Amino acid sequence: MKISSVFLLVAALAAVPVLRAADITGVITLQGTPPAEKEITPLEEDPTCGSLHTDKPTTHFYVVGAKGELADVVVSLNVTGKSTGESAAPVVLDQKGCLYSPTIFAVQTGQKITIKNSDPCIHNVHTTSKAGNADHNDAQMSGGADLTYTFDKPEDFLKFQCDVHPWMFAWVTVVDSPYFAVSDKDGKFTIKNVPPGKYTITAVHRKLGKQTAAVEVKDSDVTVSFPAFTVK
Ligand SMILES: [Cu+2]
Repeated sequence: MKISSVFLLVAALAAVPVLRAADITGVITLQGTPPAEKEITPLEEDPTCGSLHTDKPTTHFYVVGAKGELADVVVSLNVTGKSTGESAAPVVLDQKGCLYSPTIFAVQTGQKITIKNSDPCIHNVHTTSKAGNADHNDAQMSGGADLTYTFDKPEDFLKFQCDVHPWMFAWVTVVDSPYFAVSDKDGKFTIKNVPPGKYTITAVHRKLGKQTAAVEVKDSDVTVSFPAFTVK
C-alpha cells in the first residue's frame, strides 16, 4: 500500500465517530466493624437440616473482607424501560443445606428466576413484595421440579422466605434495565456494556443503606469511587 493510501485510510477511520459501550467498575468498602453474625441454632437442631452442615451455620448479613471489601451491594444506574429480561438467561436460586444460595441477588424485570431444591427435604418458597409485584407461595418437594418466577416491577430487596424453615431468607433486587451488578467478596462490581451518557449510579446494601454518585460514560471504561459505607 502506498503511503498516500495509508494516509487516506487512517483519515477515513478517524472520521468515523466511535461510540462504544463501556464498563463501569468499582470497589465497595465498609469502614468499621459490623455486628457479629448470629449462629442459626434452629437449623443446627433440625435433624435433617443440621445433618447437612459440618460447620456451624450463621447469618451472612455483612460479608466483609480483611480490608473492608464489602460484598452483596447492589449497584445500578438510573435507567428504566430498558429491560432485556425476557431474553436474558435465567438466574438460579438454590436451596441447599436449608439455606438459600445466593442470599442477595439481582435480576431484570421479566427475567426468569429458576428456583431449585437441592435438599433431601421439602421447602416452601414464599415471596413478599412491597412494590406491587405478584407474591408467590409454593411448596417444593425434594427432587421436585424447578419453580420459575418473574417480577415485573423494579424493587429493592424483595423478600424470599421458607415457611417450613423460619431462618431461610433471600432478597432479590429487580432492576428495569441490564445496567446493574452485585459486589463480590472482593467488593468489586462491573456494570457491562453501558452506552455513552451521564448517569446517577446507586449502591445499596440491605443493612447499611444507600450511596449515590454521578458517572459519565464516554468511549472508554470508567471507574467509580464510592465513599466507604459505615456501620450505623
Ligand atoms: Cu425450607
